[in-house]
Amino acid sequence: MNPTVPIDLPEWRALRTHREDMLATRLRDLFAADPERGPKMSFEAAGLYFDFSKNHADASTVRLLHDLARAAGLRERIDAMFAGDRINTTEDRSVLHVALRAPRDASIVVDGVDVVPGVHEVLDRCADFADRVRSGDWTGHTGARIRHVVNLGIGGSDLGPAMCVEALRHYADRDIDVRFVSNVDGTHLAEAVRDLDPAATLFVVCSKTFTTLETLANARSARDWLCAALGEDAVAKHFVAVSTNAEAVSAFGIDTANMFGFWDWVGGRYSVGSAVGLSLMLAIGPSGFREFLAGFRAMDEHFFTAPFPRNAPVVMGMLRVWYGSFLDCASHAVLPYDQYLARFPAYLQQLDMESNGKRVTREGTDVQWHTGAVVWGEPGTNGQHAFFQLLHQGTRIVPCDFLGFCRSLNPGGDHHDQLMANLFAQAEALAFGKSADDVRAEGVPEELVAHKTFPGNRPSTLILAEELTPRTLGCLIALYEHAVFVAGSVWNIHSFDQWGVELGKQLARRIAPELTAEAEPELAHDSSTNALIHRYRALRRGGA
Ligand code: G6Q
Repeated sequence: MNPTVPIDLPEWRALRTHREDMLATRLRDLFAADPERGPKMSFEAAGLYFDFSKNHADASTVRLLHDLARAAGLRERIDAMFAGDRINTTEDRSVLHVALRAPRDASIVVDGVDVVPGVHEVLDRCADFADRVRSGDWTGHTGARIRHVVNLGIGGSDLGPAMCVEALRHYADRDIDVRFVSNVDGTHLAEAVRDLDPAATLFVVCSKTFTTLETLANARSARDWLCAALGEDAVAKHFVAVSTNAEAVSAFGIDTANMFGFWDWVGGRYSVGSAVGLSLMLAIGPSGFREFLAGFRAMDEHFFTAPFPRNAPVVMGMLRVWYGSFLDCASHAVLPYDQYLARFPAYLQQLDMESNGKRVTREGTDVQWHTGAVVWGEPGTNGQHAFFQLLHQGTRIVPCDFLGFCRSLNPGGDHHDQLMANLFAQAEALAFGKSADDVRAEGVPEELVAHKTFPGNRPSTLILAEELTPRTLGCLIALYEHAVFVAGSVWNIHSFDQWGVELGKQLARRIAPELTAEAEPELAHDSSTNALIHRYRALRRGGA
């Protein structure tokens, strides 16, 4: 038995056997067998309420999943991450996003250095800068107050702050409009700045490496746009950087006094609590940002200390393993019933799919089990009028996470009660469906009965919070970060690297000059790619 290969573990095999029982068990029967199932499988963690009862799991499933977690060394993995061990071995790095929200008096030592003071030093500098911009003390080159912030970044340097600015708009200073430009498609920048006054615009160039093609292309074009209006000298007051690469920041023309650093032990998709969240801090202010970090911290503490059966990220992560590897669910929907969380599924898509979309073990052997699922979703109730059809009556089972809040930030009329009624109703309908007999009892003609029958037995987790606050959002992000880590640990894959994004980048670097070369280039790609390049070259300037 090799303990690093989960399918070799007796605990994995026990779940394979148990799977057969569960395939024959319906949620309806589980609820009928235990009238207290709902409350029994629900608990509070870090201020969030979790109802796991509508999952395809009974007491044995839960026990067996926790046995597997223990046998796979999850406790040791958690301890190693929090201790700053170099668990990202393919990049030889610690994985310390938890240090980003550690309190000032904490101590986390990496290579003999306590990283916590440095974290707070950068946060304090960010706070000071955000206060200056928000109060009007920091002005643009002409003395005009900053009214627009444009974050230039991509991937982890975009999705986190972009999602959070949208999510926490209620708490934002409405006199500062924060926008995000990520795509190398020139349309993104052009449309973002079209109606902006350069004298009132601040660009935050957010790039850990400061070498990312898209971000640098956008930063150069943004600088051209600014300088065309205000001259070269304006750059100093209109560009700041978030990066670990002081040399490249300086070479770009940004004063490193206006650079906010972070560390190689923060992965891009785990970085929104660092200076990468500067644009969020500019929007909601330093005190809101501290609250946001307090939410992360509350979930970190819960994750580190709670026993596995009452540990929300552990339960969520193990359910990912259960659905993905044992019940063959290829995708997972995240359905926030809150318009402010419209970008949350897109954010989680990167967090989860870039982390757990892996096909080899930590030792580099091919995995013999399914790893990360496709993560997707849209806010409710919109999704109900679009893709929920497949969730209810399709042939594929898609486990869902429903997220809801007891109080609306925009109370008025009966909108919120309607919204929440829909959330509860969808989870109920997915779980219990509507039988053919019930359909017939409604007098539906026989030829329509099959069409109007809902099989039910479709799993979901429901997460309920009181209100969407910076703290709640931090808590939710940390919850998913840790759930991803739990699943990745049990799958024995590397959740903190992302080599899969490299090949396309390399090929694009090779193809770019082939598209623009004066003379027809010698192409050595496959026949499809060669033909596409020829066609593009012929037509790119409106040629025949
Ligand atoms: C995230 C990834 C990736 C990264 C972007 C931007 O975990 O590493 O999405 O964040 O490629 O990288 P830079 O911040 O270096 O520009």
